[in-house]
Amino acid sequence: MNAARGKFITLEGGEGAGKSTVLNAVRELLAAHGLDVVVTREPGGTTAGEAIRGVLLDPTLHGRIAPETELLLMFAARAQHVRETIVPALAAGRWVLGDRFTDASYAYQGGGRGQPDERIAELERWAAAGLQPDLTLLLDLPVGVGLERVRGRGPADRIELEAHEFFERVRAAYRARAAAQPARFRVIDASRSLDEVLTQVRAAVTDFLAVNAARGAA
Ligand code: Z5A
Repeated sequence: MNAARGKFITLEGGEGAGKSTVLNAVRELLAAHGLDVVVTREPGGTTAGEAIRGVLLDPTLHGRIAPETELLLMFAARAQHVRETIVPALAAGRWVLGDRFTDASYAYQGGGRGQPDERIAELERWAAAGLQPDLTLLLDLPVGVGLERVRGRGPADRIELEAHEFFERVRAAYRARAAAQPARFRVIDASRSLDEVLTQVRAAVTDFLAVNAARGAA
C-alpha cells in the first residue's frame, strides 16, 4: 500500500485567540470530508515533548530560563514531535492538525525574546528537518482583546506572565510572517464573534481542500 502523503495544517495566534475552539471545528470539517486526522500540539505532542512543555510553562521558572535555553527547549520538543508523530502520520496518508508549530518560535522567541531569525531558521532546517505546514491559520486579534478574554481563567503559565509589550512584539512577528508567505498563511480576524471566526476558518479550510482536490485530480 502506498498512501498519498497527508497534509499538515497548523493553527497559530496570540493569547485568547480561540485556537482551542477553532481546532475542534477544523477537526470536524476534515473528518466530514473523510480524512483521517491526527490532532497534536506544541510544545508537546510526544511523551518527551510533554515533559519539556512542563518545564517551559512552569510559572515558578519565570525569569529563570534564558532566551537561548527557551529556544532550544522549544526545538528539542519539536525535533521529537516531527520524528515521532508528524512525519510518520503524514507518510501514512493521515492529516495532521497542529496547535502551533515553528511559526510560534519565530513569533515568541524571535519577536518576543529577540532571538535572531537566522538562528531559528538554522534550527528549523536541522531539528525540524525543514518541515513546513501546508496551511497555517493565523488567528489575529489586538493584544488587549485577547488578554481580556483569558483574564481570570486560572493561574498564568510562565509565558503568560510576560508584559503587554512582549505580546505586541509576538503579534507583529506573526503578522510579518503571514505577509511574507501569503501562499501558506490565511489570516483570520479573531476579534470577531465566535460564529464569524468559525465562518472565516471554514471558508479557508474549504478553499484549501478544493485546491488540494483539484491538484490531486490533475
Ligand atoms: N510557544 C512558544 O513560545 N514558542 C513555540 O515555539 C511554541 C509555543 C510552539 C503554549 O501554550 C505556549 O507556548 C504559548 C506559546 C508558547 N504561550 N503562551 N502564552 P498553549 O498553546 O497551550 O496556550 P495558549 O497559546 O495560551 O492557548 P490557549 O490558552 O489554549 O488559548 P486559545 O486556544 O487561543 O484560546 P481559547 O482557550 O480557545 O479561548 C480563550 C478564551 O476566549 C475562552 O474563554 C474562549 O471561550 C474565548 N473565546 C475564544 N474565541 C472567542 C471569540 N471569537 N469571541 C469571544 N470569546 C472567545
